[in-house]
Amino acid sequence: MKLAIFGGDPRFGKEQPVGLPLVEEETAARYRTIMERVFENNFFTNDGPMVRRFEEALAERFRVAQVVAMANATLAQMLLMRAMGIHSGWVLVSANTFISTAHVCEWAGAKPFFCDVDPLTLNLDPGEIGRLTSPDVKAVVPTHVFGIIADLPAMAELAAKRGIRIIVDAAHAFDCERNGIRPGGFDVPEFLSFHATKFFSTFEGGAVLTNDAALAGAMRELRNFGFAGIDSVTALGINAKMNEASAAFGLASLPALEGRRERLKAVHDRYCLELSGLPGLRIHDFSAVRTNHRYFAVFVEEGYGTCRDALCEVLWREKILARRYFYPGCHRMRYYAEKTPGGPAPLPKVEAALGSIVCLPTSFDGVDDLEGATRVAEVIRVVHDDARRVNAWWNKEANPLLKKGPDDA
Ligand code: T4K
Repeated sequence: MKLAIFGGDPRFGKEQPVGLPLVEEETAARYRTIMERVFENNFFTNDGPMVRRFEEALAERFRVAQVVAMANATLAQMLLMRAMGIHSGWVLVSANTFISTAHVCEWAGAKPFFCDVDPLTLNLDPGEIGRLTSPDVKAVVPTHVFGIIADLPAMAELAAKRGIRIIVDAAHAFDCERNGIRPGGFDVPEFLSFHATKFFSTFEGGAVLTNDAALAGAMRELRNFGFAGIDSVTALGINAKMNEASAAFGLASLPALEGRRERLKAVHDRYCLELSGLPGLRIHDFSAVRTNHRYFAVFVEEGYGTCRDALCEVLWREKILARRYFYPGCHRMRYYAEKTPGGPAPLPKVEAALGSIVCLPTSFDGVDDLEGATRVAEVIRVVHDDARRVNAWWNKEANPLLKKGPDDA
């Protein structure tokens, strides 16, 4: 095949993003039916019947006592921090997470302290919990990156020694499990994201999972402006409610999830088959966990022949919108880098991973998913085989034209 950078036709007619919403025909049909009931009910938001049904369905699925549906994961984390009294001091977060995990700490009145990762899982390294010795460390917010469940038992032990609370960012981890632990299954509050790009979506949305009824009660009030009754406001709440249309889409999607996971797993397996053994290309290891397979990541390392950014640029020209999640790391995003005296502390493991990572699409628009994965893998192999010419193109034509900065993810 002739690469698009050398004048060939792009490998896809349409752009193929990593975050293409996952919607089966049956899901869309079920959604329309449920929405008819939403219109019949004339109840659109404010803890309506669909939201209640949705919360019950999730509580059963995750085997957790309390599920509180939210407008999105960002607000779920913010209100959890408020409900748990975390509004000052430091909060430990991985530098390898979506920026919201860090931002919420500041919105809550605390400061994020960026931690390095375990290079195998890309999750916050539990050993990092001891790195900041200040007594002002209030909490740690680990993220289950790409659905790989973080080592919560190790973190809980270390956090307990320091009197630090744990809140878990389970945004990626719907239906994921590791050593019998799934979101909500370890006794700390966790929050999920149901953003359009996720394995399970409610357009926008999120939820808190907890076995603590008092915490769940506080969250229900906080998501509704702090109302404790019709004329009674007892807390500084905000509007973080999930609406009925989102809950309806969640309910319509639940029956499709086993099939959805199987389809994504087949894509994962196809990528592994096509890419295994390619020199310098390491496939992120998901073997220790049950994931939902929404994310598939590879690392471009020595021996591949060209650099990660050149590969990404070639992929984009083929209409494959690969992403470098979560490059350059939260600590190097300009907002945080500029306010750190002397610049951000180097975090070698996270920087090595984010300097080489590429996330590939796991579902395709207008193309069969397995055929799509085969075509993406073919481009990656051709770039390796033709690395000398690709490098020449990258050095002379592409790289100088691309605006690069510390926060250009
Ligand atoms: N914690 C973690 C670990 C998270 O990953 C996230 C969200 C959160 C917390 C916060 O959750 P929420 O508050 O959002 O519930 C996207 C999402 O916007 C973001 O929600 C998500 N993480 C993150 C991993 O991915 P971007 O900046 O990559 O979005 P964007 O607009 O570039 O979309 C990605 C690709 O998907 C694009 O190529 C376009 C495509 N796309 C996107 C949407 C929304 C579609 O094809 N259709 C769509 O509807 O952040």
